[in-house]
Amino acid sequence: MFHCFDQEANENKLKLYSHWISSCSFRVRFALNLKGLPYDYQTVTTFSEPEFLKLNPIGFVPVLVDGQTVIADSFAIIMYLEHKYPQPPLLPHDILKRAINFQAATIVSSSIQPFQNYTVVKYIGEKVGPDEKLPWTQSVIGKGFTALEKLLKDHARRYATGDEIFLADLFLAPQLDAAIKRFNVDMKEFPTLSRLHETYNEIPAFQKALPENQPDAVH
Ligand SMILES: N[C@@H](CCC(=O)N[C@@H](CS)C(=O)NCC(=O)O)C(=O)O
Repeated sequence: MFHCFDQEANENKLKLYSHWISSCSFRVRFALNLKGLPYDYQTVTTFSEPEFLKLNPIGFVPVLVDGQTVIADSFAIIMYLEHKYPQPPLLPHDILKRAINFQAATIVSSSIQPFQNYTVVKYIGEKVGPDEKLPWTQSVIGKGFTALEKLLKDHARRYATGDEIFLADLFLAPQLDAAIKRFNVDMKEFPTLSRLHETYNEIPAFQKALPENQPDAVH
């Protein structure tokens, strides 16, 4: 079932199929806000509903609809937005910095989030035991954060790879928010990441994208 949360919904406006607590949706909300792009928020409550599967056959959020164009997967959506709306840029010119951005984003999107996704954790709870869900999640996040801390400690300044917000930040910020607020990950081994988390919390585009500030948030 979908719910549209914009009174001024119109055909030309971008539509984002999202779920408040989804970190993958959060990345895209952050990108849309940074680029100053208004969008209609479409809440997805039933991921296996046939109408939603027509948009994204794998049944995951986020999905972006731009007129007749439908794009699923946060990475693809963010790159689409970057090409269509290049300002402010989400990738640096410097090719090393660009590679570090892709590496950090991919650690989050391929080596952390898939292992802590709802379906996986539910399966662990059912097949291994409910008490194993949180330690599992903390351990996959900890492994990824260990790699990210090492990767970014020499590149980070105000943001993950310098003084501007780039792709790495878009992926890192929601992952940090979930790790700290939802999964109670011990951050003492990750001083660079902890500092970045503090910085992200000061950014209006990030605050607006936070799970608790979405129309479908459950408090
Ligand atoms: N690589 C995809 C992953 C999408 C994904 O796993 N989305 C999660 C929320 S963050 C989801 O829809 N989970 C629903 C489920 O597991 O049934 C992306 O970055 O968009």
